[in-house]
Amino acid sequence: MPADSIEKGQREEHDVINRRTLIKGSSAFVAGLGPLSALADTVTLPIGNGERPLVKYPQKRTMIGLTQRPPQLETPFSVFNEGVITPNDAFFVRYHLAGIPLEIDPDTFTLAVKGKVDKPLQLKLADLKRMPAVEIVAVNQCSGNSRGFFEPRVAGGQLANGAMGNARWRGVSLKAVLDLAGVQAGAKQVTFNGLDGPVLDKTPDFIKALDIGHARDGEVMLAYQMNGADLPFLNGYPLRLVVPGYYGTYWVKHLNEITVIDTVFDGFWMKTAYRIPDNDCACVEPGTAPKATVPIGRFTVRSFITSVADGAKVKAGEELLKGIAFDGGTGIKEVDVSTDDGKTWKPAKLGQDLGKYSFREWQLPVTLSAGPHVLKVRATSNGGKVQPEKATWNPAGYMRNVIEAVHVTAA
Ligand SMILES: Nc1nc2c(c(=O)[nH]1)N[C@H]1C(S)=C(S)[C@@H](COP(=O)(O)O)O[C@H]1N2
Ligand SMILES: [Mo]
Repeated sequence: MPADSIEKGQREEHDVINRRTLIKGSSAFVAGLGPLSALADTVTLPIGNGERPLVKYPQKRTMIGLTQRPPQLETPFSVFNEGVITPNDAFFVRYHLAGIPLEIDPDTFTLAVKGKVDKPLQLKLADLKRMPAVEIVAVNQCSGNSRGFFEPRVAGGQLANGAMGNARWRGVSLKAVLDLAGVQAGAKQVTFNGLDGPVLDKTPDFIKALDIGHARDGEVMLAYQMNGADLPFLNGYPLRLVVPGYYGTYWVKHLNEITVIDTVFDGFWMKTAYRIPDNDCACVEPGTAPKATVPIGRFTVRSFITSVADGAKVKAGEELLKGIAFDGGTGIKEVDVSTDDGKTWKPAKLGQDLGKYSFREWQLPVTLSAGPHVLKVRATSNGGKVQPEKATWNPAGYMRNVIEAVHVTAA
């Protein structure tokens, strides 16, 4: 299909969505189990067996398809050079269970708050929107972002670096909702469940848990908006948990059930899945199994060059390098750039500070002589953590944060 007719097809799909959205008054609509169109095109990610279909879903621009049932979409990396906020239509999508909701009526949607509380609640979206609103800019990143680069390779979604995004989330604080319900003495954890469910009975429902102190830290929130608009359907419409600094696995989508418990939750997605080696590096000798594990928690510190892609040809002379950095919530202290494969480093200029959970932009003009160059970027967090020179390894392919290299040729 010629490029311009692909464009036209996408515009028409947008129009259909907009019409349906308008008719419904709010933004409930059928997400469907398959893409609106599997475009003829594919893209090849810089990982082994990296060929992927380019797909188009409702409310999304052309994205990199990972699976179809449930839909899993990776953000094309060039999006991260467009700005520090990831647009809603380019935000990655990750689901575990094939039984995702197809239509949600915002007027009847209800969030239940129950368990060890004085006053169980049934909250409508309108109830939540009457409560004081809070906003935070925060990165959502899948634990397995960049898993496709693991050596030796590991099982699981073979992702490049596009399973992350940065958005301004708006909603209510989880603490405020829990206070309204009245948490009882002895509460240990809070569990979170969404409207999606397993299609085969044997697959455990996707339920996550946070310790009660974390749940009441005033930062964890129930978001109904992202970047000034309703959440896109595939990003958890109409309500999702936002756990700043923590991996996406905790950011439960289509959230409709909050339960306060006086035990430590032992469901599959906490007790068996999403666990990391219980040591400082969350790593083990490649190919070995950890002796003890703990639930995954905060992001490691990372940085990327976004202005040039690996393998790019650039003009010899001055080049303005740009990129992003982030960590699990201490904020970025320093970003250094090397144009000689890590032998020497120069500090980059940091961009606007949108808060300690946000992507932080950086830039640095460099001079590239004719010939090949290995560009590297390294972030240091306010917490004193710095990216490692050698990639760490764990069997699930989580938390990659090695200093990335971008190979370019100047001519
Ligand atoms: N209901 C529900 N919420 C979920 C998941 C899921 O499978 N079901 N996956 C989690 C995981 S592992 C990630 S990485 C994030 C991804 O958020 P996104 O799809 O909005 O990018 O959603 C989380 N919330
Ligand atoms: Mo994830």
